Amino acid sequence: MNKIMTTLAALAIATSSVAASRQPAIKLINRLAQIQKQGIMIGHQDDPMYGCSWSWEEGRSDVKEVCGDYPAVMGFDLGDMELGKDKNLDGVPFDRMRKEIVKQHERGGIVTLSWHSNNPVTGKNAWDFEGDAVSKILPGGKLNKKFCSWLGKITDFILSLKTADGKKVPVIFRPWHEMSGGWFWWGEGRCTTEQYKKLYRYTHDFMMRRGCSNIVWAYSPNLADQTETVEHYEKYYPGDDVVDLIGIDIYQRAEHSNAQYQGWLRSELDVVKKVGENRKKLIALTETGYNNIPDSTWFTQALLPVLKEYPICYVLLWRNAWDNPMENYIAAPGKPSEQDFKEFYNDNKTLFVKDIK
Ligand code: BMA
Repeated sequence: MNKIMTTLAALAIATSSVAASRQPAIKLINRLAQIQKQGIMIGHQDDPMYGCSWSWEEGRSDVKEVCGDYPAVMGFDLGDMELGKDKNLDGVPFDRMRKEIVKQHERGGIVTLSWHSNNPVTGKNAWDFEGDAVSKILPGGKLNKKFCSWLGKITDFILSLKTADGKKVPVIFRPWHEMSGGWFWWGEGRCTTEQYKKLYRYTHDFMMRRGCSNIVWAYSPNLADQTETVEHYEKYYPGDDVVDLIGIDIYQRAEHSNAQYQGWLRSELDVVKKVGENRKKLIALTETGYNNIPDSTWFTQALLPVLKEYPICYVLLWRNAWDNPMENYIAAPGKPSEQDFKEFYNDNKTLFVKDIK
């Protein structure tokens, strides 16, 4: 048993006092710790909703059509739910999302949720950082009531995730992600670190008070400008009592070499691993990918060698948008990386649904 596993065993014991109120979440945390010993789960955002060349057809999945199995982890985004819309910012109907989340759970897979929330001050999207929004939605701020109604909608959805026999479906929830970049209204330079931590904790406390016993809470900053340090990584960390899993979001772009990308992965994952051991938290690569995968052997040559060096429980590759090839991040039938992804699938360290059932 390596050090991180020992600390995870301790984590299961440490959280046992709250087990009654968090039973579905604790079960998932323990399962993730077990799976982590076996290998790395491969995840894909919006996997059953659309792919590189199709959209909304039920039963389809680019990953399954390439390698014969569903990704072990599926990611979905709640953005626009707060406005009461019936589809998210990428056109995914929330009813369909609920259905696919339950299906993924029932086939033995795992689900993670992000939330590209609109800016509550300007009414524009998550990338609009004007308006000093965080200070206005916290208690005492003039938009606190509006924000509570937004949180209420997210809470209701998460509470509605149930199997046919009424059991709550556990999910890894990753609110207020990529805060160390300045592109979202909750990110670096858009609020103070103290306000950020309050926002995270307020979200946590609100949802837990309303009975979200099925949430595994995740903290996921983005790539640092310089070599990552523990101090920088933890700058916005809201506290051990409100976080179960820590991770990092890192992307490769056309202007970056594989070596550069691998250097970033190692710099970040070294720190994530260290913090995970110190704080007894699960660790993951919470988002990654290479736009439209210009290197046809990227999965086995760039990503896999680094993944194998770290005891992470999952990696989430971003979506295969049918309407934008620059937003394609995983293999699909007929794409140049198809063969390489099959090899990636066949590696005994990568886990798909059949491997974790
Ligand atoms: C971003 C991009 C956007 C998308 C958003 C939410 O990273 O993929 O196109 O709208 O995620 O899925």
